[in-house]
Amino acid sequence: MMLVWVLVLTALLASDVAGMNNSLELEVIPHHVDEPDVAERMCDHKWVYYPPLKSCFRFFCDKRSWTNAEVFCNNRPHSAHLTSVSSSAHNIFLKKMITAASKKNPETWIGLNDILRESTFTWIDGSIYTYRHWPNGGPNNLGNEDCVIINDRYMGVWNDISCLKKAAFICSYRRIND
Ligand SMILES: [Ca+2]
Ligand SMILES: [Ca+2]
Repeated sequence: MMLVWVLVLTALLASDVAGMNNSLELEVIPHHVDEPDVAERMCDHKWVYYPPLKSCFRFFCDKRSWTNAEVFCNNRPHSAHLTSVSSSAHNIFLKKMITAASKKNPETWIGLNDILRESTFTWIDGSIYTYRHWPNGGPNNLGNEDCVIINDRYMGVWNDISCLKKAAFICSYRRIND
């Protein structure tokens, strides 16, 4: 009789454990379709996805000249460029990304420049230059300034400064499959 009880108890325990395992598996499965995994598929690690442009962006805090920053971006995966800025919402997105990454609002290179022809601004990634966020009186080319930073004294506002100055910068690349 004792032996029967032991067998029954063992069987009950085994079914309990099996039941627990099943419920654990059920709880684990939803995590595989969770947001972080989807976001990681959108961009490389540490790059931030911006859905309206289907592009990825990353802020780099080490200071470089404008040209060195662009070459640095080119050497990233996907042949990135210094970022262009296409709209007010995009400008705000970039400004927030800088603040989140640096905890400050440092002057940060974007891809806009008038290196080839004074006062004719172009984006280094080939985007069309339509949106702009200059302050009153800008760009002023003060002492020959041909490269553009975001976050002048006023957060998010642009300024043309000497391309040889060193600043933080933002690289971006468009997702190929989109
Ligand atoms: Ca200029
Ligand atoms: Ca200026």
